[in-house]
Amino acid sequence: MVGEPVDGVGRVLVVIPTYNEADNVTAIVPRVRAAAPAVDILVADDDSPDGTGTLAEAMAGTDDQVHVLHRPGKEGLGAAYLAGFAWAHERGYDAVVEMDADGSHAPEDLPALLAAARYADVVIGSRWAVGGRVVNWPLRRLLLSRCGNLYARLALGVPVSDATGGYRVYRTAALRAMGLGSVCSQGYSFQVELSRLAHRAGARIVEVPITFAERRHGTSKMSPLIVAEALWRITLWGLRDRWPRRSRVGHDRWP
Ligand SMILES: Nc1nc2c(ncn2[C@@H]2O[C@H](COP(=O)(O)OP(=O)(O)OP(=O)(O)O)[C@@H](O)[C@H]2O)c(=O)[nH]1
Ligand SMILES: [Mg+2]
Repeated sequence: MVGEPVDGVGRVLVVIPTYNEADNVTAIVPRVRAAAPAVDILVADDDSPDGTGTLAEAMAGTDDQVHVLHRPGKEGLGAAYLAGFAWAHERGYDAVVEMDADGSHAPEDLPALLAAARYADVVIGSRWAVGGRVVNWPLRRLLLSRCGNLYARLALGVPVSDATGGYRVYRTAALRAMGLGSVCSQGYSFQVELSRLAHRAGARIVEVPITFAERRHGTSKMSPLIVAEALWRITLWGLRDRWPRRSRVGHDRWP
């Protein structure tokens, strides 16, 4: 907790959730430190069997700006991020960044995202905004992402091009206003759920184009189950949003 405030944003914590990312964690942490020396890092590890947590701990031991949150077991991306957000809130950070460990989100893009956060509550690093790119994805993944985003936009009315993207900056004040107590997503529908809550809370959402690169090491945790979860949850939220009396958004206190 020794990072410097970022101009116009304040103290920033980058939360990196990890599960079996031993080949990636030792590369991503130094890249973040080099790209944005002012920010602190929290690796939120779900007791990875491959020793990711131990590797992260070794980095934390030699760098005061690197921290590790050891979680008892694999509970999904959503739970790891919520725990990381609570960690940031308890320590008075002004903003949190979501970033994958696998190198798909270039730490070198972080200064641009943080610059946009001066004038926004939520910044989404977007693959699908003008200027955004995806490198090395098979057609199947491209289609899944494009269709998923189209469906999310139509069902939920969230005015962003990349509601499923996971490279983001949230001001912690915005997270509090969003009522995260209702969040139930485990997999990547977490990103859609937070996009919806941000929009409904009236947050200023800005998209910054990014180049997203397919991971080169380790294995993806994406599965048919995660896709199915996103599909049925988006459908459910879409129905619920058309039935406002049942909506509980903003009333579920967090943290
Ligand atoms: N702590 C924790 N991290 C997770 C869990 N599942 C995934 N992650 C991490 O979340 C990030 C994104 O996961 P990926 O497997 O890359 O999923 P993805 O980016 O949607 O899929 P790909 O594009 O195929 O890589 C990575 O840093 C993972 O290690 C989990 O259950 N717990
Ligand atoms: Mg990935």
